Amino acid sequence: MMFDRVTVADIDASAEVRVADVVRRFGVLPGDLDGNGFVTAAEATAVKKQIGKRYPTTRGAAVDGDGVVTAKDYAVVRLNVGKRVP
Ligand SMILES: [Ca+2]
Ligand SMILES: [Ca+2]
Repeated sequence: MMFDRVTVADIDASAEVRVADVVRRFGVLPGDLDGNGFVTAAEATAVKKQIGKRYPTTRGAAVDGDGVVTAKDYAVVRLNVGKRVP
C-alpha cells in the first residue's frame, strides 16, 4: 500500500503557559480524491480520465505531485482501490 503520512505536533508558544502536547496524525492515500480515507473504483476512473493532462481539473489526480497525470499515476491509484488509510 502506498500512502503518505504527516505527523504534526504543536510547540509551546510561551514558556509561561504550559499545555500538554497535542499530536495529530493523518494519512493521505494516493487516489483518495475526496479525502474520506479510502479509494474507490470511481476515484480510479476519475484519475484515468485525466491521463495526459497537465495540472488536471481533478484535484489529486497527479498522485506523484508532478502536476501531470500519467498511466503511472493511474496504476498507483488502481493498486489502492479498496484500501483505506490505516
Ligand atoms: Ca475516497
Ligand atoms: Ca504524475
